[in-house]
Amino acid sequence: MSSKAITLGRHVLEDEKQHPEATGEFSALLIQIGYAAKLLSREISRAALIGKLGLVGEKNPTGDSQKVLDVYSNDVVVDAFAGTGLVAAIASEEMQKVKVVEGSEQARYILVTDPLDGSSNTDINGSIGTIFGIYRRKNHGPVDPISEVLRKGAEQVAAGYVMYSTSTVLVYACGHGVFGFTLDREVGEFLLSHDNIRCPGRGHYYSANLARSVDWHPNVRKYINYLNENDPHTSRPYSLRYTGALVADVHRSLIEGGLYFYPPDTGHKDGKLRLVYECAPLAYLVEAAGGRASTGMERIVDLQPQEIHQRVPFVVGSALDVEQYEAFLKHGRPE
Ligand code: AFP
Repeated sequence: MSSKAITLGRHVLEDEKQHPEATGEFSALLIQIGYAAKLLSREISRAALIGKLGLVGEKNPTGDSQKVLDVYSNDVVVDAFAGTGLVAAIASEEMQKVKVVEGSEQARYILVTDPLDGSSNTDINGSIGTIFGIYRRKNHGPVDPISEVLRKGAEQVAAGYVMYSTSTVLVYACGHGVFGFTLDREVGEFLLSHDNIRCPGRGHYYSANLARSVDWHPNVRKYINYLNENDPHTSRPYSLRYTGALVADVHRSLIEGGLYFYPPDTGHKDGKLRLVYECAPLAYLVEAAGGRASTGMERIVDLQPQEIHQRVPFVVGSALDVEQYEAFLKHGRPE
């Protein structure tokens, strides 16, 4: 490895120089997310050896069974910010209420997070992830957990994810580009591996849980039939890839093109995915890379959340593919 490799820390600090008004807190916040990701990467990779697999026996606030790693990951992210004065509050999939960080009334940022996305994959050595979004506070002083956290995704100042797979990759967007860093375990640093990521305009993969398609809107089923047809001019049939971890499927769509979608079904009348800490951060990031994200009808980052654990239908990925999904949903045909 060259000594010229760019670490996550160096990258955010160089970026900070472009903003003379910066206090350094935002850079410190991103570096702290990188630190939490390193801890999680280490513990996830040896979870089977240290008794961290399996269920806790509880349900999380949105009714999913909690895994040992879910609870551990939430603790790691919360602890990474305790006492730092960097974030005033944290909203997480694993916590019923917004956590106001003690002694951080003057902090300038709010963190939203799904600390462990795709937890059904933990016990089978599958890909999993961490999702995060960052908002700048409008005021200082005591936090109002509703007005300061329930914000439109478009107001985020940065968002990203960490994917724990064959390697650990941290991808973030902060207003002027999307950058990916791969963890070099021996050096203990995230190193820039994907500079200025752009999402291809169209792909030839789709990710969705087809087992639920009987319940989907008939126009979404028409879209699936369309994707499965043979037409080399439009790269059809698309190939199906579904990991059960949103982060992993979005990462593929971001790098290679294509789309992920989770429409409403009988068990999930509003869709399964959570707006505040799953869809909004990923939508912000994919749009920053030139992709597109919506409910099928409305742009995700324009939605005003009504509550922390709100669910929404979600489609995300290459701009032309997502547009085509939206056209099918509306008219039952490609455009
Ligand atoms: P968890 O984070 O609770 O494990 O949920 C995973 C997830 O929200 C998302 O990462 C997957 O794409 C989706 O659910 C999988 O849902 P199905 O099992 O219904 O396909």
